Formats: sequence, C-alpha cells, structure tokens
Amino acid sequence: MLRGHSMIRKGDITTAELTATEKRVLLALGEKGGKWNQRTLSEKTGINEDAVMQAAFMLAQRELCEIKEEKKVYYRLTEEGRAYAEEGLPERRALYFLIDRNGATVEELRDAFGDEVKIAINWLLKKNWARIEKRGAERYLIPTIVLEESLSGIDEEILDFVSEGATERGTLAGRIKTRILLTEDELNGFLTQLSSRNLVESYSRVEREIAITEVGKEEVLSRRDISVEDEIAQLTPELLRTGSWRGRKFKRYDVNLASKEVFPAKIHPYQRLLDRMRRIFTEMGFVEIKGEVVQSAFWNFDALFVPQDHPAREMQDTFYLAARKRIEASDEEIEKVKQMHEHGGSLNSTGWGGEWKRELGEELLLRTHTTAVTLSYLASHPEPPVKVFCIDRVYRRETIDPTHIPEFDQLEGIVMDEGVTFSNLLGCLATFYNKIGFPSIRFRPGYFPYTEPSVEVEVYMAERGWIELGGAGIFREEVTNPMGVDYPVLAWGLGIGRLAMISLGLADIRDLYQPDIDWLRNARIVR
Ligand code: FA5
Repeated sequence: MLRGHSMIRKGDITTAELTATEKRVLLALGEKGGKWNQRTLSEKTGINEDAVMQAAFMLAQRELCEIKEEKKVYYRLTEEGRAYAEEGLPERRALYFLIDRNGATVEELRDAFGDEVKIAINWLLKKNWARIEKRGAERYLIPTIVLEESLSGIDEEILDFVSEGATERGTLAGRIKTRILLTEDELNGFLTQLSSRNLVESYSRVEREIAITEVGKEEVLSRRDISVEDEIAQLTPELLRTGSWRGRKFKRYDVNLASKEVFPAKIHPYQRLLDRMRRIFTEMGFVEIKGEVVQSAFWNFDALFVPQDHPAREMQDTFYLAARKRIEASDEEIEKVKQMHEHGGSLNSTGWGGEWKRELGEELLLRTHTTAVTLSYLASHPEPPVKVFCIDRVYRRETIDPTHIPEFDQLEGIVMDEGVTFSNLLGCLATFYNKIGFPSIRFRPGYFPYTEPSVEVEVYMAERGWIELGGAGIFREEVTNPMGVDYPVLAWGLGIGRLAMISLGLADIRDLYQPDIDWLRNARIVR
C-alpha cells in the first residue's frame, strides 16, 4: 500500500516522533484525571497557551488526546451596573424611601433622586412595589409591599453574583438556582432585562477541554521512559559555525498544518484599482497630467462652450468659492471664447447668443469635472499629437445615494491627432473597460455641450440594471477653435467610483470610503 508520508494514522507515530513540547503536554495529560483546559495545562507545563494548544492539536491528530470545544457565555457589569451593584437599584432605594415615609409625592422623589427619578418610578410600578394614589391635587406613590417581602429581587441577586465574579452562564445559573427555583427561560428573561437596562453585558469565549485518550494513556504507560530532550527549532548561524547541531534533535514540522492567519498591510483596494487604471492608460501610450482642484468657471465651463445660463453652473449644483480671480488665459483666448458664445466666432455656428460676461468666467469653484484639466492642457499644447489622461477628484453638490456622492474621482482622457475618428474613441474606451474587467459595455447617444457626437458608456449590473459609467465624444469646434487646435480631439470623462464599486462587489459607492476592517482584510489582491 502506498503511504502518503504526510498522512498520520493511528499507531503510525510513536512518541519518539513527538516534539519536546508535545511530549511535555502528553505527560501532563497523563497525570491524574487527564482533563485540562488550555490555561491550566499551560500553567502546569510552563508552556504558553498558544504553544500548548498547537501541541494539543498535534496530539489530537494522532489520537493521543481529544479536544472538546465549547462556546461559553459570560456576563460582566457595565459601569452603571457596577454602580447599582454597590449602592442598590434606584427602585430599591426609592422603595425604602417610600416605606420610611409611608408614601411620597413625585416631587419629593424627584428632590431625593434627581436624574434617577424616572427610572426609579418606572421600575417601582413595573415591579408592583408601589402604586399611584391621587390625594387632592397631589399624586402619591404608596408602597405596596412590606419590607420583609422585598428583601432582594432576582435581578438584584444576579447583579450581586456577577459582581462577585460568577460570570460564566452555567456557574451563574447554578448559584442562582441553589437559592431560587427558576427555569432556564425565567433566568434568560432576567438576564435580558438586565442587558436591556444596560446593567450587564454578555460576551462569549470558546473554551477547550483537553483530555487524554485511551491510546494516549497506553502510550504514556508503555513508555515510562518518554524523555523530554531539548530540540532545535531553528538553525542559527551560531549552531552552523560551531557545528554543535551535530547529534542534536531537530523539531519536526508538519508543512500541511493550517497556519495562523496573518493580515499583512496592503494597499487599499480602491487605491489599487486607481493604480491599475493608471497602468492601463500608460501602457496604451498615454501620459498622466495633473491640474488644480480650484478652477475658474472659465476653464470649468466657458472654454468648454457651456452656456452661462446652463443649470449645471447653478449654485445648487456647483461649489463656488467666495473669491474671484483674473482668468488664467491669454486675452486672445478669452476674446475668442466670448465671440464663440455670443455668435459662434468665425465658425459656421450661431453660438448661444446674448452677452458673454467675463466676471462670470472669473468665478472660482471646485472643479465639477476633470475635463477642465485636459482642456487647459490642450490649450497650452495645441500641436498634435496629444495623448494624455488625468485621474483626480471632482466635486458636485449632490444628494447622496448609493451611486452619487459629492466628492468622487474621474478618469479623463483626450487624444488629439490628425485623422483620429469616433471609432477610435469607442475602440479606446472598449479596450480600457475590457482590460479593467468589463468585457461587455454599451454606448448610448448622449449630450454634452462640448462634444458632438456624444455618447454615454454604460455597464450592466445584475441588481441595478444599466449603470452610467461615463461620458465621451469629439470636442466641438466651438471648443477647439479658440484654443488654436486644428485637429479632432477625442475626449472622455469616466466616473471611477461607480466602476470601483461594481468591480469590488460593493452595493453602495459610499462603502469605498468606509473603514470596514473585515472587508479590507478579505479583499483579494488582484493585479
Ligand atoms: C462629465 O462629467 C463629462 N465631463 C464627461 C465627458 C468628458 C463627456 C469629456 C464628454 C467628453 P457626467 O456628469 O455624466 O459627465 O459624469 C461622468 C461620470 O461621472 C458619470 O457617468 C458617473 O459615472 C460619474 N458621476 C457623476 N456624478 C457622480 C456622483 N455624484 N457620484 C459618483 N459618480 C458620479
């Protein structure tokens, strides 16, 4: 029969092959009852709990011991619970107060109990320790029980026991039941009541009991000579240099054992995705550019042929700054933009008509799209070819929902060269989406004041249907002409947050910014 050397069968392994720690643990288990929990076993052997458990698991694999796991529930007092355990529950103190005076008005109770009066009255009535009686205009609380009957409530006993350290559910139940006849359901009811009053809180812990098996006992008996000799767990330069490793025993390793989970630092999944996008565009021959967050309305809107009365320019859509600034463009460029808006400049265009106001162009704002960045780059690089992209933050006054946030990232790009066409634009975008993991996208006719033709890119998401990922088109001549650009410009602006949300399997764009440690730990690292 072929034997996989990593498989451990009953009887295959003798104590001769146990590590020193395993031998120590086995010997300890062999004593007396042979049942221990990991803490006592650790104390007995003088080996730390982790190492004890590791050894116990190895012994269990060889059927030399058994490990039973049990989830135990514990209780502890909250800060408020601790205070009440010392001075008594408010209703208890209020009851004594009422008994002393043979009843008291709500005001008297308020004077005596201050902030606690509500809790006290509430529970006095709930526990039937007092009733309300109207005497004239006054409302009195009258005690309904005599002192002897009310010596201690079960909830108070539980508080006492927990404060004395009977914190494990079973121990607590045992102690309570020696004093009071109580079913499990009743006990649960009291514990729930104390938790909802925020006086105790529960937590759970897995506890392990390690017991030697018959095989283990035989092993210990038959090998009274089990010797615990020191083993080398790690080869050091010292051991090699001096040669003292010779003749010594080496610790055995089982390379098939599951290792402890480690969570190394890693780059945030969203940042990784941004880096991947950068890499894709760089590999496609693009150069990354950067621009200012604060832009003038001129570069964000006017130079893009967005009319001055366009709704997107309104205060409720755009974050404006209180300040204005001289437009950073040549007088000639500004004049050409003005002419273009008013009557189409020297082109066969009507423009938007009306008067173009320079002061509106001077208004400063938080850029609403990265198109402001690529356009001003184009204005200073009017000669072909231009192939640049920009990944950056943009800002809009938005009502927040699963696909809208006021601060999000866009991936902008332009290609300007002689003879580039609309199909080149669609091909370029399809290539990008394909590389980033969206093999099927669709283009729909769109509208932007600065492009013609214009498209919107969409991707299908099972739960949400088609989601709009970005806009694209060929810059209109009304945009390129004032900048001195004579060739077609393919342009796009893609929303990255939405793409990231789909690609990272999130249902809500806001989750990209939530510090959810489990999600971060489990997020797969993909190139
Ligand atoms: C624009 O911003 C255009 N500048 C794109 C463009 C560039 C068109 C160049 C033509 C030429 P739009 O407003 O549709 O277009 O925004 C682009 C993408 O950003 C949207 O498709 C969407 O994916 C994303 N987006 C828009 N608003 C939000 C928001 N509030 N939260 C998250 N993503 C958003």
